[in-house]
Amino acid sequence: MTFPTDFVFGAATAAFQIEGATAEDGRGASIWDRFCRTPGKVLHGDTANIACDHYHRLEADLDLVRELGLDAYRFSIAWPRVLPDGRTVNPRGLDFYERVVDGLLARGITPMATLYHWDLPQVLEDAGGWPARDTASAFASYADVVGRRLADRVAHWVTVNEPWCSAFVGYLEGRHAPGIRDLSASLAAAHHLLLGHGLAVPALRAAGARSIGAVVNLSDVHAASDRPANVAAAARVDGHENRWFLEPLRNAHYPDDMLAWYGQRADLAPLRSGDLATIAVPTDFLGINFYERHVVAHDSSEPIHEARKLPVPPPLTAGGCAIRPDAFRDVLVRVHRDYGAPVIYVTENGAGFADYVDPEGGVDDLERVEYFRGYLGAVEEAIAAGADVRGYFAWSLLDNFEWALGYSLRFGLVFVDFGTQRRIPKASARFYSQIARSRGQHLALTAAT
Ligand code: IFM
Repeated sequence: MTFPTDFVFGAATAAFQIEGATAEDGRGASIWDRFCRTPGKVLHGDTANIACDHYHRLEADLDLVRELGLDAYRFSIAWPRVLPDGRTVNPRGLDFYERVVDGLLARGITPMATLYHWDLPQVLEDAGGWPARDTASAFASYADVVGRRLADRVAHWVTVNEPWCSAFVGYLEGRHAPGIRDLSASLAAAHHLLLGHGLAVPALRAAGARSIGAVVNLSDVHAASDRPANVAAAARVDGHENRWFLEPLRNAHYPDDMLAWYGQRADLAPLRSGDLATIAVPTDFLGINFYERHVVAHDSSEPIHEARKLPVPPPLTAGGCAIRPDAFRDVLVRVHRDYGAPVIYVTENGAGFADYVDPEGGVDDLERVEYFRGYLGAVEEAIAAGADVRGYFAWSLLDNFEWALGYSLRFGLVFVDFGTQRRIPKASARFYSQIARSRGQHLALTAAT
């Protein structure tokens, strides 16, 4: 088993999950700062005020990426650091990200920068948030500001990360910031996130960006049985989680079945069809984040989609996700087959476990080693089946703030002791590092023995 010589092995993080320093150097508040302060929203009342203290430990953390021998590092830029009041540029915010980019380049690591990984400035939420059309143009202005400063050095740009989560977990389920539960608002939010992407792409191009894409989180969805009601329920979950984003981005339309379904339950007026050409602007790659496989049954008591996700059998991650590399391969092949054979980067994939430091001082996360072995094998199979996958970013470089789950679930290649901020590379870091250095040869050798 080998990967192409130019295949990119990287690791990913996001600003709010690692940086801390939430009130330093002119940073404004984001919706997640507010959400963390709202009682009952985040497990144990955890906040990201310190998180991995990455803002102060930048150089040492970039050294870790180099020591792992990775080709690339995906990070996100905090909008409220750059435009704290939504309009005025904060030079110290831009300076920080310039240090990130220059620090990567000095170490021979390719930067992939994400503009939006969920930390909307609170002032923009107060003005209507993503359900408001103006937020899409505010996002394009932000892309222009960041692009003019960094486009000459950032190899790959991601506009929005997982718009499904921002729109539907944030504005429909209310489990994420800003904690709203409203179908119409969530559909407007999804549309404006996509529109923001469509407007940001030309702004970045005008600033000189060469490689730009959106990142979607996709799931592998199956019906619980051949019963037509179950098949239809699974199609709705697939429509909601996958096609609602893939179709507009790749084919300039929303799926008809879902438009009809939502049209009976929500106000679709903000979804102006004239925006679809903007949303489907040509891009250079599609970023895919993969974590979940669902088996779905019809259940008329379930709100909105009348669909219930059945409990999945083991093996599972500690976050309850099925460990099914074949599902990952199938999603990559599906996107290749059904959505115009895009260049694909796997911009996130990984597993949350409750890791601990053993008495010898190491972190022996063998479940995660097996996870990466299986999922990298799936990427290799997808490439063999024709999918144009150019790179893979493990989620995540560091254990970090896992949103509403606080610090209860660890995804890092590198263990973080949140009391001391000590970093301990886990067994999975050594494994992944060997894969990156050997272009997958190590994967084959160890799999065969
Ligand atoms: O931690 C998150 C990340 O911010 C977005 N994708 C999924 C990860 C794991 O839940």
